[in-house]
Amino acid sequence: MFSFFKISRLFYNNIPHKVLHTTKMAKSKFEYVRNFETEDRLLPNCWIVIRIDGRDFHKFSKKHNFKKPNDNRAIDLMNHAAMKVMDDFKDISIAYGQSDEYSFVLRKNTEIYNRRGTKLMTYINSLFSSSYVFYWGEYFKEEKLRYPPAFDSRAVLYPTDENLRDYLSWRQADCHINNLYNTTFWTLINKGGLTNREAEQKLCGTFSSDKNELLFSEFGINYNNEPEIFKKGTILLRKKVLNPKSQKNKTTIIPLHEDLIGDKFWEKHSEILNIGATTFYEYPEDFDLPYLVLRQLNI
Ligand code: DGT
Ligand code: MG
Ligand code: MG
Repeated sequence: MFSFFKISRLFYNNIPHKVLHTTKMAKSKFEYVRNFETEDRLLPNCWIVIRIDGRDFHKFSKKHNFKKPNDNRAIDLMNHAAMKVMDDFKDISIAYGQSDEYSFVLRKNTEIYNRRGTKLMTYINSLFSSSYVFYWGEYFKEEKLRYPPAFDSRAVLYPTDENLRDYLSWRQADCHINNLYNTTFWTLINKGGLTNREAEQKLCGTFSSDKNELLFSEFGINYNNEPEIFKKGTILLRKKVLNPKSQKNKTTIIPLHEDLIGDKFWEKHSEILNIGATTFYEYPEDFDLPYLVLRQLNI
């Protein structure tokens, strides 16, 4: 004897699901609203840059007692969240971060999500944002997250390699300009005893050379000796790295803090623009591997 359920399942299983589905959909008078959705495929053969930026991080950094002008915990957390994004999206060939922003560059020929702009922006942004919250405690320890941070995101297309290089150079130059300003501003306050207003007035209309000179002559600080991570921001690249423990090579996302404006960087890492195979990156023998790398190597 067949039970009612068995008979109905038999009946259901014998009708192709597509027929059931389309019959149901065709009956809906609401179906037409689908036509309001717009096509958002990004132009082919262009570099896709997705840039995210923290919402009102002026307030967020204050509320969470970020050190001024640079907080290593905040920088490391941004880099970790970005590494998570780059690890999930294999078509990201280079990422660049500074302050509360990160740019992710997807290969010109990527066909991920059919190059749909909204899919890319929302997936990358939400994965970055959730990772930022997920890894918060690893870096900020007892400094508790007081409210959920948010990031905006945009997609920009660059048709030529030169445009892409100029884009990344623009962001790195921005990092340098802001860092020189902030370093001088906070030195005037913390070591020079000036008020915020006085420091602002002193720096008004000054050039880079003036700030370098002021730091050196008044406070004995050589700006060139400031940490590279503050001056250059962070570049993430996918490379093969030797695991010192297992002596095996592993594809790893590595953070670099070097100049990307000059040709040298692009010659050294030619696989970024030429879309070549992952190349080997050799750390100097006495170099302490960054935490982000050790983590990926399970050391
Ligand atoms: P937005 O992006 O229009 O929503 O507004 P904000 O306030 O996020 O402005 P934005 O993105 O131009 O500037 C980033 C802010 O984040 C800026 O006020 C400085 C702060 N910030 C980022 N990194 C650090 C850090 O390491 N230490 C401190 N003290 N502040 C930081
Ligand atoms: Mg912001
Ligand atoms: Mg910003």
